[in-house]
Amino acid sequence: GTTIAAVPRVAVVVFLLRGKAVLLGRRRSSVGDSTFALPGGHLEFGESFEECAARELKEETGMDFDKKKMELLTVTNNVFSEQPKPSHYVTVFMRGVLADGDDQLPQNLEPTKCDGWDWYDWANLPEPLFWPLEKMVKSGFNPFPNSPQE
Ligand code: 8DG
Ligand code: MG
Ligand code: MG
Repeated sequence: GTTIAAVPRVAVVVFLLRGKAVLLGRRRSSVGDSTFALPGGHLEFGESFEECAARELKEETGMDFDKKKMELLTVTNNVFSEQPKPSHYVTVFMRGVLADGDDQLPQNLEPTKCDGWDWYDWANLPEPLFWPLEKMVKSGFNPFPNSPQE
C-alpha cells in the first residue's frame, strides 16, 4: 500500500463549562482508551478553531454552545507513542458555555468512540483522565474564567 508520512496533526477540544463542572466522556480509542477526555477532534481544512469546536461538539454530543462566548485557552504539543501507529498532536483548547437558560442534555452520538458524556465537578474529576488532560490539571491549569491560571 501507500506509505503516508507521519506528520503532526491539529486537534481542537472543548472545555464546556456548566457551573463548576466540565463535560467529559470515557474514550473508546487506540489513543487513551477508557480514560476521561474532553469532546473534540481534528481540525478540517479551512476551518476556524471556533468552527471546529462547534462542529465536533455537535457531532459527538448533539449540543450547541453560545458562539459569542467561545474563547481560546491554551495549546499543547504532545506525542502519543502508542504502537503500531504513534501520533503527534498540537491541541487547541477552547472554552465554551451553553446559552443562558439552555438545558440541553449531552447525547452519546458516537458510541464506538465514547462510553457517554456527563458533567463532572472540577474539584472532583473522574479517574483516570486522558493523560494530556491529567498533565494540564497537575500543572495547575484551570479552565474557569477569573481563575489565576487561566
Ligand atoms: P474526528 O474524526 O472526529 O475528527 O476525530 P476524533 O475521533 O473525534 O478525534 P479525538 O481522538 O477525539 O481527538 C483528536 C486528538 O486530540 C486525540 O487523538 C488527541 C488530542 N487530544 C488531546 N487532549 C484531548 C482531549 O481531552 N479530548 C480529545 N477528544 N482529544 C484530545 O491532546
Ligand atoms: Mg470527533
Ligand atoms: Mg473526539
